[in-house]
Amino acid sequence: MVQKERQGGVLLLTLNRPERLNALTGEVLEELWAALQEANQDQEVRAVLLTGAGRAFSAGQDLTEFGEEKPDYEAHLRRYNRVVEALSRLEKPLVVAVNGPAAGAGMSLALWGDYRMAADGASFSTAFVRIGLVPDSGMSFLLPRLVGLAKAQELLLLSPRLSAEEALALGLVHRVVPAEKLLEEALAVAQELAQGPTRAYVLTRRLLLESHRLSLSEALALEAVLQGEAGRTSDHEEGVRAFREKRPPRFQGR
Ligand code: LHQ
Repeated sequence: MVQKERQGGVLLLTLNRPERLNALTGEVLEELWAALQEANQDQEVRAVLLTGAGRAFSAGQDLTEFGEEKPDYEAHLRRYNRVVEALSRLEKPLVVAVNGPAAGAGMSLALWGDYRMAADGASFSTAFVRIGLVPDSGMSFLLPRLVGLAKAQELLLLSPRLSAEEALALGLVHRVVPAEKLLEEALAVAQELAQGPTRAYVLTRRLLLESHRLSLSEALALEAVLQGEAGRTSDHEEGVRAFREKRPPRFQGR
């Protein structure tokens, strides 16, 4: 259900339930979480690329998973939250390639990419209110940070279906490419990141995510601590050496 494939230093993860528009079930979330742990543990993996199989990225929670029984969403969300925590603390940069509709928690997952690319035919809908629910999987945290409070209110209350171009204009994605080029282009970005200073990327994500809850003094203090850490990496040493020698750096992800 989550297909894993290595392409050089990139771990390509594909949500793979195309017959259900890659709708998310407890099982899919388990597999995704496990794949993210693997990515963290494997030193050879220097970037992760997440996409969907078939015509959709992900339709969010599989609305047929619970049948007629009254679901305990609070309990179910623990599975989502574990994945979201894993994405937010992933020790490798994450590229997301949105190949088709991304709705509800499917859209939330997409937004956790450090770099987000969409196919020209992709679409984004928050979807939650349409079925009487509130945003989850980190959507309430990320969306206002990405698009501002006013736009987040609109997207969450009215749940319009945004085209890829509209998502680009709002900053939900960084680039839109023709559908047939999506994987190739997203892989190229992931490969570029896979050759980069991995710790610096991950610490940069942390600074950006933390920035909103910190005062200026706290942000400065955290920058100093994390710069201290980045400054102790051999990638930093190599970066400076390469600069002095006027050659491209050969980062090792350490
Ligand atoms: C689906 C789904 C789906 C099952 C389409 N499930 N079958 C987390 C945990 C705890 C609490 C609950 O909430 C959450 C977070 C969430 O994610 S809540 C939001 C759940 N997702 C949605 O409400 C999205 C519902 N789907 C849609 O809005 C559309 O289907 C999208 C925009 C994804 C795609 O639209 P179309 O391309 O026009 O396709 P379609 O609507 O015709 O769907 C195709 C088939 O897929 C259809 O089945 P059928 O048997 O008629 O061919 C849909 O019923 C099925 N499908 N989403 N989430």
